[in-house]
Amino acid sequence: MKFLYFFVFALFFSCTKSLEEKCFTKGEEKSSYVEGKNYTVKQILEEKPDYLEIINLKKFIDFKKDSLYSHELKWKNYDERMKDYNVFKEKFSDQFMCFGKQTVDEVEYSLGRNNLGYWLLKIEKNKPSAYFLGLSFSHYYLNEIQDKPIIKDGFLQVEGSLVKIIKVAGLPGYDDYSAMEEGKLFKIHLKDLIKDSDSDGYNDIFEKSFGLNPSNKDSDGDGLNDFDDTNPMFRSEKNKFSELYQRLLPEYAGAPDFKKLHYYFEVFETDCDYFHQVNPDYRILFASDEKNKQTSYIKVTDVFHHGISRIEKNEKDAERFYIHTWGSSSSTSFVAKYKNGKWELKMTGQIVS
Ligand SMILES: [Ca+2]
Ligand SMILES: [Ca+2]
Ligand SMILES: [Ca+2]
Repeated sequence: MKFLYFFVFALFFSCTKSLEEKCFTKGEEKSSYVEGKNYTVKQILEEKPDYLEIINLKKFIDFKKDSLYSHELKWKNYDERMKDYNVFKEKFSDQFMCFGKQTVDEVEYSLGRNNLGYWLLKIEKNKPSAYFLGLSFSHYYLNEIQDKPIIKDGFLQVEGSLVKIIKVAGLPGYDDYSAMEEGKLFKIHLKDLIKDSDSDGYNDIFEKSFGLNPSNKDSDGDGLNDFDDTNPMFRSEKNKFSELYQRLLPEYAGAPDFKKLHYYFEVFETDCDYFHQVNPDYRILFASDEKNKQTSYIKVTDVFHHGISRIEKNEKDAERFYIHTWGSSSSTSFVAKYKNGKWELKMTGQIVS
C-alpha cells in the first residue's frame, strides 16, 4: 500500500511542471513551426463534432470553381469585397470576412471568418450575435458561393468540402487548400449552434473549442464576465514577470476600440503562470504548450499567430534576462533588465523570414 501511494505521488509529481519549469529556460528555445500530419477523410469523419451532420450532394459548386472565385476576391480591396455586407461590417466592427448572407423574417444572417475560424453572424432587431461553428479550417472548407439558403428549417446548412492544408513553399504564413472530398452539405441544428448555457454571450461551441467554461459566465472568477474580460481564462495579476510579458504582447498601431471587438482574440501557447496573468488591452486566450492538454479544436487548427518564449536567466546578473517574441514572419530577441521596479528592453536581433 505504501508502495502504491508512493507510485501515484511520483506519477502526479512528474506530470506537474513547476512554475520555474513553465516560465524559465536554461537555453534559447527554437520556435519553429512543426506541421502536423494531415488527416485522412476517415479521421476527419471519426473526429467530427457530434452536432455536425454531413450530407453528400449530387449537384454542387465544385471546389475548384469556388476557390478560384475566392482567390479573385482576395485581390479585390477589402471595401469592394465587403460592399454587400456593410451592415455586418458596421455591426460587428469589421471583425469578420463575410459571405453567404441571407435574410429570414427580418433577421439577417451571414457566414463570417476570422483568425479563429468560421462563425454564423446574426443581426436581429439591430442586435448583433456571432456563433462559433467549431469547424477547423484545416479540415473544413466553406464555399464562398452559397447558392442555396444557409438557414432552412431550423438548420444552418452550408456547402463546402473536406480539405487538407498545403503549405506554400517559401511563403511562410501562406496556405492553400486541396479538396479531399467535395460536394458536402454541412448541417448544424440552430438550437445546438446558438446554445449559450451560461448566457455570457459566447456559444457553448466557442467556449469548448478554446477551453473556456461554458457553464460559468466568469470562467476565471475575477468578477468580469467572459464576454467583457480581455483575459477570460486567467486572473490578471501585477508582478515583475507578468509586467514583462505584458510589455512584449503584440501592439497594434492605430488600434480600433478593442473593447468592442468581442470576437477578435490572439491565442498564445504557454503554460507560464506569469504570462497567464497579463492584463491586455485586447482579448487573448491561452492554450497549453503540451499538445495532449489542448482542446481538440486547437490541436488541429493553426490559431497561434504570435508567441513569446520562456524567460532565460543570466547566471551572473540576477536582474538580466533574455526573451524572444515571434510573429507570422519574424522573430525578435530582447535583453530585459529590471531596474528600479521597471523593465528596460533592448532588441538584440531580428530574423525576418
Ligand atoms: Ca457561454
Ligand atoms: Ca462562460
Ligand atoms: Ca472573468
